[in-house]
Amino acid sequence: PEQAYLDMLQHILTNGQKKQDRTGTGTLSVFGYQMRFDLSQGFPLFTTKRVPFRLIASELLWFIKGDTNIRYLLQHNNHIWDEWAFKKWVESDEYNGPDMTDFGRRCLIDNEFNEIYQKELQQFCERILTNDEFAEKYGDLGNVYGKQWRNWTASTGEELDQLKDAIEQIKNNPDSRRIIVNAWNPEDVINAGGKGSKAALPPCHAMFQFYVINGKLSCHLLQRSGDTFLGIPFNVASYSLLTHLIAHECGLEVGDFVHTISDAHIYSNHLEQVQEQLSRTPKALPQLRINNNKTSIFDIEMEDLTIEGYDPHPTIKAPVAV
Ligand code: THF
Repeated sequence: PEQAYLDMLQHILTNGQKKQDRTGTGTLSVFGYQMRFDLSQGFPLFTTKRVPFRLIASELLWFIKGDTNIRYLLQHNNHIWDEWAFKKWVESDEYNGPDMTDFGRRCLIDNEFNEIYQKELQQFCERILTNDEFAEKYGDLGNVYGKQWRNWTASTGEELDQLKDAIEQIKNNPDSRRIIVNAWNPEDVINAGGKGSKAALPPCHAMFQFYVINGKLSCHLLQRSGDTFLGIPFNVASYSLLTHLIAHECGLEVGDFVHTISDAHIYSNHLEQVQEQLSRTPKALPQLRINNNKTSIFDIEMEDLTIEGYDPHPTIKAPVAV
């Protein structure tokens, strides 16, 4: 199953077009790509580089809780969303530290700046963890995944719990072709990331749908944009974990995770890392274990999840584009 991912990387290297992007990094990009992972063949936590399961699981539990504040992530030593909250802070009127304009790009090319930036970012995280008022104001990413999955605000003011509804549908109406959770809220996406916007970033994994056949639960994710080296291994493991958790609650086996990516790209500063990864031979995939004493996905905590038999090739570091 991991081969499907490696094939995609190779496909982008061979067929990708040079394309500029929002972050100014530059990418190789293709439009429209689909992968399929049979979850009964092992848990798709890739082995050709180490993929940090604890970060993926704590991020997913954060979405499932409906939380949008990075404080929960920091409490779990998870720093994958720091930059997006930090951006809001340094662009606010209250910030009066060193100039952080364009920090994502500058920290990669200017060592001196990078030191100042790392210090500033660390202080920011410290403050989110220890200062409730500050955390409430600057730790929140706005109307991102957790909000849209669990408390989508309808035009009537009513709050919709799409995730809970989807699980109810899987249990009571499994043949339905409408078991969908949609994170793409056009109203919140307008000017996302800009000043006074409702969301720090428009959702990349925009919509997902479930399908039940022969007692097996499958999931299809539609992703508008995919950072194939850094983000996609996270997204594949995350939605596979979600599918397992829901199957566990509903008494179903796991079927396929199908992943469709619209703009599938490799950032120009990830090319060497991709070559390194492609030179490696995949190993056997690990197994996921979920605590059998819990059923509802809304009760699952980090200690209820374990990965067994994971023996990956070493980590490959790469800078994240903000
Ligand atoms: N922006 C970009 N440019 N790429 C993304 O993958 C991405 N995300 C989320 C939001 N914006 C994005 C954030 N998810 C890492 C992984 C996932 C992220 C962000 C960062 C990352 O750096 N992973 C490292 C390990 C990090 C660590 O150990 O702290 C890795 O090697 O995998 C996609 O949803």
